[in-house]
Amino acid sequence: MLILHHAPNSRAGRIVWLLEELGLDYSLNAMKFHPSDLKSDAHRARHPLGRIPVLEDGPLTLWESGAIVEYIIERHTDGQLKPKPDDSAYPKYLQWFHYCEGMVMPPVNTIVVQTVLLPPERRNEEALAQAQKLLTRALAPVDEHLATHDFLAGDFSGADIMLGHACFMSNRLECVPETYSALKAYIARLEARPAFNKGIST
Ligand SMILES: N[C@@H](CCC(=O)N[C@@H](CS)C(=O)NCC(=O)O)C(=O)O
Repeated sequence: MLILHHAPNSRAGRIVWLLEELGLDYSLNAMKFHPSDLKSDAHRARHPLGRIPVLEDGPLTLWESGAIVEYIIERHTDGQLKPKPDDSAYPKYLQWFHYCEGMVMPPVNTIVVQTVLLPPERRNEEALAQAQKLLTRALAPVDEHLATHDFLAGDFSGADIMLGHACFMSNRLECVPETYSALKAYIARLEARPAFNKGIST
């Protein structure tokens, strides 16, 4: 049985979303998004930085949301939600999948730190404005791509779970301008998926 270590309003929602899309059995270790749970000895034994998501599969403990998505697809399905290496969609699957943590999430992290996590007296307006500008710029090629595609790489795939979730978070942080209409419509398409809703509401 797969065990997902989870806290609400986090990247762990990506894994719930994936597991629900695939109809796989799993159990949830529901933690609070708070140091009392995430930085506990028990959780640091699973993840050295005390972060989520973490997946347990028998004796295996795995962290990094992208690695977990790939692992579940490859080991627990026959490659569903991922184009095969000889499929024309495969290179762009890789590109958008990795664009998520590589380019979009770093400014998202800064914005969350500067607006939610830090106490008001420690927040830095300049760092916040710079991250907002960077995020909006990083989302421009995604909007451009989606103007002519329903999903990021062929059919709905793991790339949509990774980057789509990051786009949803960016929208919630009010960093998707109204002019990015293809991206707004894409986020609405994702929000209409029952598995997505389970992912973000768990
Ligand atoms: N690149 C990692 C990022 C993991 C990460 O930073 N997760 C956040 C939640 S979205 C976390 O655990 N934050 C708690 C903390 O920073 O203490 C991944 O994709 O899994």
